[in-house]
Amino acid sequence: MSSLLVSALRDVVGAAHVLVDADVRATYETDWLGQTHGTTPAVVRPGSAQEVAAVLGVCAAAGVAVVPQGGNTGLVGGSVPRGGAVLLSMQRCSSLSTVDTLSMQVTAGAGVTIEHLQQHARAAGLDFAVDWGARATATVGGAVNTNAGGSRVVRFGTMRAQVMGLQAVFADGSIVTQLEGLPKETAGPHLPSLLVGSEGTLAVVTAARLRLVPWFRATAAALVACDSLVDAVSLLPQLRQLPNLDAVELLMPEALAIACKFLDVRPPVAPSSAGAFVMVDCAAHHDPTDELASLLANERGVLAVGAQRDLLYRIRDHVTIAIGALGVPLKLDVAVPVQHLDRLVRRVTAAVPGDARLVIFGHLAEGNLHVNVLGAGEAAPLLRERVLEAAIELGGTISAEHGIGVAKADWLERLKGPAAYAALRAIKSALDPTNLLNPGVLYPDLPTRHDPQPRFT
Ligand code: 2HG
Ligand code: ZN
Repeated sequence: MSSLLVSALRDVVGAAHVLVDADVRATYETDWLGQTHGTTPAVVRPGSAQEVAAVLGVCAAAGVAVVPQGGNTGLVGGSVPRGGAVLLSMQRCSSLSTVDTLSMQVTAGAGVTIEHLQQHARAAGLDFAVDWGARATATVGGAVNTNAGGSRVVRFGTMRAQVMGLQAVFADGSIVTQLEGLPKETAGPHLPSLLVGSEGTLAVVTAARLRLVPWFRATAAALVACDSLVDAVSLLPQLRQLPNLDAVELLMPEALAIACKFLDVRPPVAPSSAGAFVMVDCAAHHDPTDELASLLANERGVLAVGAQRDLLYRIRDHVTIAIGALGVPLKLDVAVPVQHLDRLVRRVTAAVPGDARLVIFGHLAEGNLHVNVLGAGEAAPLLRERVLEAAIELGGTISAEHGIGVAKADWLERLKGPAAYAALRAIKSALDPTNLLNPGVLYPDLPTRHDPQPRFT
């Protein structure tokens, strides 16, 4: 990287926050599971929206693209730098406002981790609803950009439903601050909603005004052993009757076995004893154990409260890491209307080569499957094609909560159809005409005027 560019970036954020050392850069250049690798000439760590705006100005003038990154727990390569782009690490934008108990909202910087946000909300007697295994590292900015989901979507919706407002910096350096958090506002289209799920391609999100929910301290969970996936799906109508239903997760036997083995714990139910497992969780202000127990009275499985429930969550939260410990899997995050889940799994299973290992888990209530295949080898591209094709043909999506990133960018037009894709591309071109922000993500056919190598010499 040219010394002129480095010194211009240092002038903006301070020398300590422009990291050029190869060892330090390396941790930002590969995602946490080692799926995507890239290179960046420099990691820049801005501490405010104004600094982000100034960094974008410097990079635009130098002809260098910018890739924003939060906790680097992405699963589709969307925040891994490509082709010499500057890596904009948002971790220093980590301020947290006092919890507003009147509106049940809080303002969080993009770099605040989900776990820290949850702890902050709980200290005020409230909670942040979006939750998943990578909570200790994943950040608010990443969650906004991917419209993250996780295990509590059945009750509280995805990230989009939590975002009351955003602060963001557009490619031209203009800063939009809409952090008032008005629950009712119909003054034209809602810019924050447009940015949720835009994967850093439309603007750099620097802060979010977020909805909080009651903190339900009384919990009870169950691991239900079903004969088949069809039986698991058919449990849903009765589970939805539970007034305090908080999560309905799916663990296929292989996922349960792998996570238990990784954690070195005895599976709560023998994985081989069922065709599919449903993990149900209830959370309330009063003990929900009896209502859960009576609803599941005729089912096989275990009821888990206290430490046993914690163990169920530990197992569920470790599936990704446990698979990662066995190799780098082909990973696809698809969703279909729940009634088609079984058809999807049959098509996926038929496409997996005999010597590969298929691990499926996910979020049952949303028909969201995490398809992980270890050892797919040369069959991986065809398998990927088959799985994504099946999801679309069954009326579903190729990304339920991980995003499109670079991993599925060549599929976005096919998923959306030409008219919707053209509209989205037009919005991108209007807001970021030179494709400065995260080129290659979502719109692979959009040229970037920013060279892989800086022109600032
Ligand atoms: C989860 O639900 C995450 O735990 C990760 O979305 C999914 O590893 C995966 O495929
Ligand atoms: Zn998930």
